[in-house]
Amino acid sequence: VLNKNPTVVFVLGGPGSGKGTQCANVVEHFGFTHLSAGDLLRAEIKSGSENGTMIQNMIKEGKIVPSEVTIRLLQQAIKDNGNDKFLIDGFPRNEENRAAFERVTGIEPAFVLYFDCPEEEMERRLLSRNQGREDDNIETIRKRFKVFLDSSLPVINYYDAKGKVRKVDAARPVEEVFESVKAIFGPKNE
Ligand code: UP5
Ligand code: MG
Repeated sequence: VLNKNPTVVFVLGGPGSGKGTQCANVVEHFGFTHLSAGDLLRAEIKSGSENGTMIQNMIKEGKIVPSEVTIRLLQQAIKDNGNDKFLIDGFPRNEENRAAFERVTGIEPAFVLYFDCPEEEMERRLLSRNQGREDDNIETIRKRFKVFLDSSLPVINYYDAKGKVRKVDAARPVEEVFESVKAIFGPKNE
């Protein structure tokens, strides 16, 4: 199997910090495959799967979908893809996600790319995104921020204690943020 031991980078940061935007740039420059856990869950809703309604309700409330659902989607996507390097965007979002992914897949991330951005800037971006996401309304956005602080930041702290976090100031313009991202992935890989 070609991608039995793929290189994985977790891309984390609050809602609207720019994870998806920067992942697209990394794909283009460094040849990674981008797997957004949120995109996979939204596709699962659209596909009419039996979990669809449950996933939709959780996303509307800003809650974290059970690990087994998200991990199954991520594992399938890795398996379906011939690449050996993946950006996993927006996952793991809590300690249980993190431990379950490691246990089930045996994969440890090479590092964690963390987009650090103040809430007021993230809120501005989400409210002006206009892509019809059911969670881009002020009530859900506030819930997403709280879940990020309570559940997702501890995951970033866990990896930080292992020296694995590469933190980027994500409040700057897209191009400036990408300059920092490029320096992390390294010119040799471009
Ligand atoms: N933008 C981007 N960068 C900018 C910059 N530097 N300056 C100015 N504007 C910038 O960007 C957001 C908006 O800002 C865009 O309009 C962009 O043009 C602009 P984007 O790149 O989309 O940010 P991103 O961090 O990807 O924001 P997103 O809303 O996708 O983050 P979330 O973490 O909230 O969303 P995700 O899709 O990961 O998850 C959604 C929900 O799914 C979760 O709340 C949860 O309910 C569920 N979920 C799980 O349960 N489990 C999972 O593992 C994953 C998701
Ligand atoms: Mg995103």
